Amino acid sequence: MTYTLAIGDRGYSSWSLRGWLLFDAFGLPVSTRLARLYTDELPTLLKEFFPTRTAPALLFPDGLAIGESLAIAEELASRHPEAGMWPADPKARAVARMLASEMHAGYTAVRNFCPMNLRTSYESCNPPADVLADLDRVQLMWAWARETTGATGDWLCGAYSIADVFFAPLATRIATYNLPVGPEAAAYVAAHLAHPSFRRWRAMGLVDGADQPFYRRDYPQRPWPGPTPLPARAVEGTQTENALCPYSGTPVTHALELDGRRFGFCNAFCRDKTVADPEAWPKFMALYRS
Ligand SMILES: N[C@@H](CCC(=O)N[C@@H](CS)C(=O)NCC(=O)O)C(=O)O
Repeated sequence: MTYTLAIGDRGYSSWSLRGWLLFDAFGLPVSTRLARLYTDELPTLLKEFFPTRTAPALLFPDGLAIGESLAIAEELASRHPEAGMWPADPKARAVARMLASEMHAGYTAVRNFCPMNLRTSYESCNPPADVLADLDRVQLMWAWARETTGATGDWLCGAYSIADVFFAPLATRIATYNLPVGPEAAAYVAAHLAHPSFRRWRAMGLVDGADQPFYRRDYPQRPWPGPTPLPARAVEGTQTENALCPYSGTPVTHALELDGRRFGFCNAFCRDKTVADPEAWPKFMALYRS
């Protein structure tokens, strides 16, 4: 028995993205239960996660449930010290804790004006002054974190940590709405878009349900600024190179085509998430490269 995480639509639920990254990016096993936002599905699902009211919500193997992404992060870091979710160095850890807390409590202007939407990217959104002030603040904090911790790589406090998990949705907002940031922040955003766990989440978010009208905006669109997926497409039939699904090992029922080759999966969702971004899925890529 393992952890169970209640999540909202992957394309839109920024707090769910944080909750899920806490598992996938640190190698912790979890099974997910998905409920559509703005429907009865979420409150119905959360009855099984009493007393939580929002996604993400985490059910521990002993039956205890908790909500609040920061509490979930702290509890997982305590239970799994080997996963290195916070920086080991006390100074870097203190910085990372402040960053995650500030993100959890703040940046409301950019959160409200630019709701997370992983299904599109816009040329511009004419951000108002309070959004620009949030962007100034976050860039100051990202630069301060790097300077204070001596981080020289992709992430804010050394290795990828809970601080980066908490800023992942904000990084996607900068990408989706083409928000104006300097080169250091743009590089940090690019690192998030290329992170393997984020690519998996977005691939699932592109195919896990219909578009949510609440998130639609009329701004001119542009291509997604993250890595370009390999050109796979869904096809009919079960004539595939593999007889068994690379994920479950059970017989193939759904197929995709890539580079004139056909590969099979045991259900539509696993086929479609692979079509959305083949390189996000190591087991598929092992099959593709074999
Ligand atoms: N402070 C909470 C925020 C969670 C949150 O607002 N989740 C949204 C989905 S992104 C939600 O469940 N909305 C449904 C609702 O508020 O009824 C956390 O850190 O987890």
